[in-house]
Amino acid sequence: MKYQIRGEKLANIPWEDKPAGCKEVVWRSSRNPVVGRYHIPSSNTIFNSAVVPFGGGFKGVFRCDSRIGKQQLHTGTSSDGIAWEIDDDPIRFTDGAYGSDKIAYGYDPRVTYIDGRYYVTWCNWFSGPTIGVAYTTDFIKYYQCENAFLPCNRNGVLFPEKINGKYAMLSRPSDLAHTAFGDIFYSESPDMVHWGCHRHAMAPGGGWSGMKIGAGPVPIMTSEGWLLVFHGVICTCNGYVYKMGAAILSGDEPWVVKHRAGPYLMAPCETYECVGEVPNVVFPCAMLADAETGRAAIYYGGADTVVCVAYCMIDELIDFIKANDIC
Ligand code: BMA
Repeated sequence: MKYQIRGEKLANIPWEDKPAGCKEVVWRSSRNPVVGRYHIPSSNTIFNSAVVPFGGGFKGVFRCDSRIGKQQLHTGTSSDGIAWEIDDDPIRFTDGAYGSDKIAYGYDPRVTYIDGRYYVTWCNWFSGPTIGVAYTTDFIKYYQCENAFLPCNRNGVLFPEKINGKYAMLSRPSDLAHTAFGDIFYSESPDMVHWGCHRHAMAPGGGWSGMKIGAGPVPIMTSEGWLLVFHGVICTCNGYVYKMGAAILSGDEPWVVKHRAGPYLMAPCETYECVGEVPNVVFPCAMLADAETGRAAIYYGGADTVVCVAYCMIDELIDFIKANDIC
């Protein structure tokens, strides 16, 4: 590999070679969508979900919006990262922190492995949306912690290791509705309870990400810095359109953007991204990368309805970001 990934060898992540003639840096799984909207009896839609390697296979925290219309988090299990068994019952969190012991809703989860714990961050109700935090070691019992921030905030994404001795999180302050603005901020914490030293990290970029942006999968540490895949939104006369982009943040000061690709990586264009509960949405929430080969699988929601997978090579992605740098 041209660039190094700080992480595990993950030889068994989902993978398909780039189709002959494909000129994109990110290409879709031929098996999309990998989880359909009616995958479990209670679901209306399943999308924007997070996946991690676990016990030789994979675990996931899935956003399942129920047929009652409630947004909830459910555990999933898979041996290959493509075929998923998802619990029909939502996750029940124990030891709920003040004000967060009743989950009015839970959506857009990310899962971050840090020092023996799998932390789940999600958009949690707390008199408005904010960042819920919980951890599990076995994906059976989940312990809820204090909410990270005051409302309104969404897209809380933890870094997979402490930075300068502190836990570190990206988030996107928002409003109560379909927020028409949004920058990514960086915050740190000594204990996963008290968050501060907030830094501005990234503003909307104009064009396809001109209205708002939000962190996507857990960032991946590479020899160039933190590789961040994010979503960007443009407001059109027909509504919001969500696309996928990428940037590289400084390793020691991740609020400093070193490189940022001007063009998007992926726009909604397949039917399962353009037709559904909310048309024209690709929303990445997880990325698994094999440190040996540089293969990566990105999990994203399609049209707020289904779960999809796309692939890339980390070397190619970093070269793409650098070659199209708008920093
Ligand atoms: C955002 C979140 C996401 C969703 C997106 C598009 O505000 O609610 O869950 O995918 O809108 O509807």
